[in-house]
This record gives sequence, C-alpha cells and structure tokens, in this order.
Amino acid sequence: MKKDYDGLWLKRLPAALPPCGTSAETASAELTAFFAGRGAGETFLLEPDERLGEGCRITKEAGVWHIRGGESGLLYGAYDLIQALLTGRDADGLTSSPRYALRMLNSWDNMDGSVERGYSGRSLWFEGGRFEYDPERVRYLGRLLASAHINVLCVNNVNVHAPAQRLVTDLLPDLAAFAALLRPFGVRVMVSVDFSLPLSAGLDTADPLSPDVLRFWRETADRAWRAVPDLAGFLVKADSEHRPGPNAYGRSHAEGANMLAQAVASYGGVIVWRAFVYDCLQDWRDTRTDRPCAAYELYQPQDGDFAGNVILQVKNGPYDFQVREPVSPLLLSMRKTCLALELQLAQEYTGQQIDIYAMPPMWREIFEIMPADRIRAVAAVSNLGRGYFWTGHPFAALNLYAFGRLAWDPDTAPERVTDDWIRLSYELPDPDRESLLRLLLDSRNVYERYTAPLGLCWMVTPHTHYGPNPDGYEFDLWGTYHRADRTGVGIDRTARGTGYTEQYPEALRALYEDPQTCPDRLLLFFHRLPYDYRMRDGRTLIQRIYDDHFAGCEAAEAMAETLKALALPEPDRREAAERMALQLKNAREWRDVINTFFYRFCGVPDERGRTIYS
Ligand code: GCV
Repeated sequence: MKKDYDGLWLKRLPAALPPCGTSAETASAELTAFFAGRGAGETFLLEPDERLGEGCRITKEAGVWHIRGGESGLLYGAYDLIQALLTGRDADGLTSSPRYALRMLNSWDNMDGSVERGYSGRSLWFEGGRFEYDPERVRYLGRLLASAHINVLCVNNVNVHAPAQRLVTDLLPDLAAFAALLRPFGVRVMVSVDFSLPLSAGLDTADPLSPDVLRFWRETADRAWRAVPDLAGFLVKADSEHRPGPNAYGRSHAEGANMLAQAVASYGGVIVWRAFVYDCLQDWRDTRTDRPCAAYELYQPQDGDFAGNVILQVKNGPYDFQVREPVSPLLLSMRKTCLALELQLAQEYTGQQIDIYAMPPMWREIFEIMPADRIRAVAAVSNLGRGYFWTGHPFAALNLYAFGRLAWDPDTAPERVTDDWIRLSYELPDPDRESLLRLLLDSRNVYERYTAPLGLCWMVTPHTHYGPNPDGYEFDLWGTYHRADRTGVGIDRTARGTGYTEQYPEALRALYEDPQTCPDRLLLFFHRLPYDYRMRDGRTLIQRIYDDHFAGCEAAEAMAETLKALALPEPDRREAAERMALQLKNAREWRDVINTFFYRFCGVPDERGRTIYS
C-alpha cells in the first residue's frame, strides 16, 4: 500500500540523500548512483568545508560536480544541486548562504493529536497525550524540511495545554528521541512553553522578577538542554488571547522575556516571544481602541529593552493573517530588537487548504518592504498533518516548499520557486506546467476578489473562519470590525481617525494616509469611505465591490476549467477536483452574501445588471 507520505515534492528526489553525519564519500556515491539510475551520468563529490557553515558552493570541475559546505551546508548544497538538475537549471558556480539564520516551522500541534487550525489531518507526531509516530515518517519529515532548508521545528502549539507542559519535564526523554530523528537533517527542535509553568510546578508565583521563578526556569532549562543539547529554544505566547504572561505581575514583556532569556543563555538558546498581543475583550461600541494599533503601542516603547537572545516574533500584518493586510509597522520600527517575521502556511483565513491559495506572491510583497538587517528569523505556522496528502490540498505543499526557499533567499522570484515546485512535484507537458504556474500565481488574487477585496477584513464565519458572514465578528469582542452601515464602510485609520498610519515610516505613512494614493487593495483597511466614493479608475466604491466579487467568482470558474484540462497524476487530480468543487461553492457564496450585504445597506443596483439578491 502507498504510504501517506509518499508524495509531495520529495517523490523525485533520492530517498537516501545524505543526512548530516553521513560520510562525504558515501553521500557522493549515493548521489552518483541516483543519477546513474535515471540515465544521467553525473558524478558528485561532497567536500566538507566548515567555514561555509550552512552555506554551500557548487562547481563543475572536469565533469565532476563538487559541493562544498559545512555539515548542513553539504546537505543543502546536495539538495540545491539535485533540484537544479531536475528542474533544468544550471548550478555551476552557485554559491548560497541563508539570509535568515533561523528558518522555523511552528506547529500548532496539541498532544491529544489535534492541530489548532490544522486542515491536513491529525498531528504527525502526537496522539493520546504523548509522542506517537512512525520513525520512518519523521525521517521523511526531516528530509522534507532539509530539502527546503528549514532548520527549526517547534513541536507544539503556542497555546500550551496541560499535557504539553510536560514536554520540558517528564517527557524530555521522548522529546530527545524525536529530536534525534530530525538532527541528521539539520533540523533542531523548539518547544512552546507556558509562562505560568512555575505555578503548575508548585511555586506560588510566576513573577519574572522573583528569584525563585528565575531559579525554576534555570533548572528547567538545565534539564531540557541536558536532554536535547541542541534545543533551539523556547517559544512563548504570553498575555495573548487569555494565555498567562508577565502583565499579571505588573511586569513588562521585556522583563518577562529577559528572565527566560537569562535562564537559557548559557546553552545558546533563544526565547522567541510572540508579539501577537491585543485586547481580546474589546467592546464593539468602543471606536477609539483599534486592534491593529495594539502591538506597536505595547512593544515600540520597549525597543532596546530586550536581551540579545530574545527574538520578537511578529505576524506579517497587524491583525491576524487576513487575506490582505499592510506589513506590520513593528517589523519596520524595532531597530534595537531582534525580530522574526511570522507567516501562516495553515490557510486559516485563506481557504483552509480547500481553496487554492499560493502564497509566494504575497510574501514577496512583505519581503520587499522589510528591512533585511533587523530580521534574524522567519517562522511559519505549519500546514502539515497526517492526512493522505500531508498538506490537505496537494497544491498547498507549494507553500511549505516556498516558505523554506524564501526564508533562505527572500529575493527568489515567486515565479521561480513556484515553477521549481511544479517541476519537482509533477512531470507535466510544458503547456500544462505553464497553465498550472499561472493558475497558482494568480490564485491569491482570485481568492481575495471573491472574499475580501479592497482590504476588507473579518467578514468570515466566526470560529471556523471558512465562508462568509459579514457581521459574524462585527458585534464581538475581538476588535475585528468593518463598521459597514448605510453611509459607508471601513475604519478611518489616518491621523484624523485612530492614528494607525502614524506608526509607519514617513514614506508609507504618507502613501496610506491619503485615499488618493493608498493602494486600492488596502483602501478600506485604512479609510472609511462612502459607497459613492470615486475610485481612481472612475468606478464608485460600491460598483468596485460588486465588480470584484463577480470577477473573483468568474476567475474561480475559469480556474476550475484550467484544472480539469491538466494532465495531473492520480490521486492528485481527483483530490484537486473535489476541492475545486468546494472552492466554487465557496466563491459563489462569498459573492452573493457580500454583494447582498452591501446592496441592502446602500440600495444601489449593479451597473451591469447582474444578479444581486435582496
Ligand atoms: C494558536 C488566531 C487563531 C488562533 C491562534 C492565534 C495565535 O487567533 O485563530 O487559533 O492560536 O491566532 O496566533 O496565537
């Protein structure tokens, strides 16, 4: 029987690709044999050069491919070369080194086997409150991550539920065994910890300034690093969505994070501290509090206060992985703090691995704006699970692959990384490959238009976050409002409004401040406008809302036709077709619900006479 993990882009890569620790001679022989088996007489020589670290250098000398690098550099170099050869690209003279030292996959796996916001099945390594896995499956995972150059895996959810607290106590031997399986692939593990852990251990406080608390964390770190000497660090969600944190003791986030940082410093560990902090008990009547402002207001004044081994992990936008948000101003402003960018591969708000949503074009926009010098790490919420396709939709694997590639080299063009993934995953005739490439690259635009064009956020079904419900979060306590009424829609986030635009550096502030210069795609994120507002293209706002929803839905229908014509192998073809039928249903529902929602407010019919239900 076919294994559940016999797929993804690894299927065309050699199964015995050298893990770290394999001798260079063996690895060279394995690579040579792999290509000989494919009828290509390529010869390889791996030459360890510790000075190159994770980086690598590839040359072809007298017909022989030389790969030079440190331990994981050799591994990455081997993968780069194979991928170049399989995708028909020249690799001679290629030198490569990572832009970001930590390229982290954050799993939101719970120890009962469920995955928060997981759309690909249950956890690959937890079940029944403990580690439970097939070691071969974990090694496959290691290869998968190494091939994308991802070097850290956080094994548990940032919402640390009771059994997961044991990962740094009595379950340490199990964590160590799991880490040992991934180590040969250059992947280190990380653990999410609960800030109130000292309380569960019997202390009467978790106050970061208490000497007892520091001692507790030192002992915890000591045990953890003794069990897993290359543990990458601890990930912490504190004072966020009801999780405990330093605020309960009147302490700042810097004080909380620095105490933990002190406890792990001697082991070379880092504290990854999430900046996803806002008032999740807001009263919708309160129009002065504006959730996107929250993180900057809290953290910017603490810039410079964080220890050198604290990394502040910031979601790409100021809200929460909506279809389109501006880049978080924190990423542009914390000059004296180590930062990590957090992305979400799990398609919580972007189609849940049913609707096609390829992320590289979106990340490109973020990387283009982000200052390279201050960002030390990139993290992504995993989209993996134990379902037949590890990523739900077979095409969602692109997002995992591309995340690793762009975390290594954010200058890689979305077209290039998407094309590479297609070539590695499918042997398609050229026209089909090009159709799939275009389909994927446009998929975010399509999804955005039928769901949430113009920067509209939060019109989703509460809790599940799939499908439309324009008022689902409007009278709720999460700070998630669009404030549509009969006069207009959107929130004024300019200096005259909530002042959010003022958190940006001057050039962006000025761009966003004026609806005439603000990009259309963010218009209703930054501005409150009447329905008859004249857009730059001459259309009214309401007409543009209707047009985008109609156009998005039509584009989804065209996508379905393109998909039907592709010579995809089974079972990918069947799985993609089944999901496409659901995507079309979703697109039509979004179009009709949102258009009707606005039509009922403003009473303006569609200029082109298309059906809008009343
Ligand atoms: C892990 C959103 C999600 C939550 C998630 C949270 C976070 O609110 O809906 O499921 O919790 O973000 O990033 O911490």
